[in-house]
Amino acid sequence: MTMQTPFAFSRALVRAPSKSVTNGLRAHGGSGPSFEGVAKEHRAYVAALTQADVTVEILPPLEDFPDAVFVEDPALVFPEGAILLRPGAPSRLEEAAAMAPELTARFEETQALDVGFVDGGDVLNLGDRILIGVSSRTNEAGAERLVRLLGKFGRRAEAVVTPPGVLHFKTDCALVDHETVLATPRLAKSGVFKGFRVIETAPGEERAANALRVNGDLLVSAGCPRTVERLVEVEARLIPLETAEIARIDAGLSCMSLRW
Ligand code: CIR
Repeated sequence: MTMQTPFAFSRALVRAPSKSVTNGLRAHGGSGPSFEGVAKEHRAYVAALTQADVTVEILPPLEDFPDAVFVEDPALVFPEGAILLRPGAPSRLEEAAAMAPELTARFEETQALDVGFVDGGDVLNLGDRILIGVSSRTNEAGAERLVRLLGKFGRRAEAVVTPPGVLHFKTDCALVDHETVLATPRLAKSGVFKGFRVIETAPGEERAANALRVNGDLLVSAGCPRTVERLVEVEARLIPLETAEIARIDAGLSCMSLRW
């Protein structure tokens, strides 16, 4: 079983947002983001990763794929290798083909999901095990096959349930240190984080749950002060980042990078 720190990263891959990001998928309608707004949030995100000692490579935008800026969904990466996934939204499935050469260029070993559907946003690495949230994007067949593929990397994984109405498992949670998970109350109460301390997001600040621990920094959605107060015991530097524009298309901080 590989036991390296699940939030120690030296490299990351991101993709610049396309102009078409204004048409990104959104479950509840509403107006889309502005291109400039997403681009600004993306630039600040890249700067934060760089500040956290990560070397960031920026892939070119893909106009045909409005959601391609969310590179976390078509792949999973680990220091020992990468797994190409099959995103569950029809408009996003082909994002995996665009990601394939980027992975083979950077990883010695790459595997590919060949059954079912899995979005990377549904996969949470806790270090000792990996949780795969079955959701509207990730089905049981895909989760089951992914458990087997992860086993080839010596990683233990299990399928769990994403709360109804929640886009991705990690929409509602993040690992914030070796023993602590930040989660919305609706996910925390499902009991999937056995053995971990769970800090719940404050009421009305559920979007804070999609935080991102990177080395010594914890990237958190700006404007969530009561949740930030609950994170004081986490030994990390808290970095607030604007997410209002990407939130218009149901995205948060983990979605915009692949990290290893
Ligand atoms: C989608 O619905 O697929 C995009 N608009 C948002 C994806 C966010 N990705 C993530 O949470 N991992």
